[in-house]
Amino acid sequence: MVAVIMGSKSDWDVMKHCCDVLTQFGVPLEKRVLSAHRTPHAAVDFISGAEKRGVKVIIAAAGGAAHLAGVTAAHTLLPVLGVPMESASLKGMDSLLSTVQMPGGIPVGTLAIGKPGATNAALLAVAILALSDPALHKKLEAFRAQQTKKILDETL
Ligand code: RP5
Repeated sequence: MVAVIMGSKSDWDVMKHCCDVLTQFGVPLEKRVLSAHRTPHAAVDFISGAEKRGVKVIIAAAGGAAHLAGVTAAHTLLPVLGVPMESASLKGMDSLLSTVQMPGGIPVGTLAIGKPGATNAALLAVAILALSDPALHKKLEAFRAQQTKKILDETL
């Protein structure tokens, strides 16, 4: 199971792509709006209980002073993937740097800003889960093959 959390409902338009990919692969997920700043205690409660609920990977998306992925990583041993949201004022550079510049010892696997990052966070979570799930590994192989075929079949 994958947990997808985001700092605000305003992140959902982008993060729904992440959830769509997980669903496409048949990966069970839980999704919540939880903020490192606005709901710090609820966020920590949710994160701390994740492993016991059967969560294997947590995907955390936030924008601006984007501390959610880092705070998540600080409260769990599960792999944490961070997705920087594109912000209005700084186009997501603030989110990217806040998410990626973790101090040594507490890792966050940071993806690209916005929709590509949301999609790739899901695919990376699938790849992690596929290490111990042969059926999921086959689905990932089929996805890659289909993607390659689509590109090679393009006509201009
Ligand atoms: C962050 O602040 C959220 O992740 C969001 O990307 C950003 C703006 O949130 P709203 O003001 O739209 O709720 O916590």
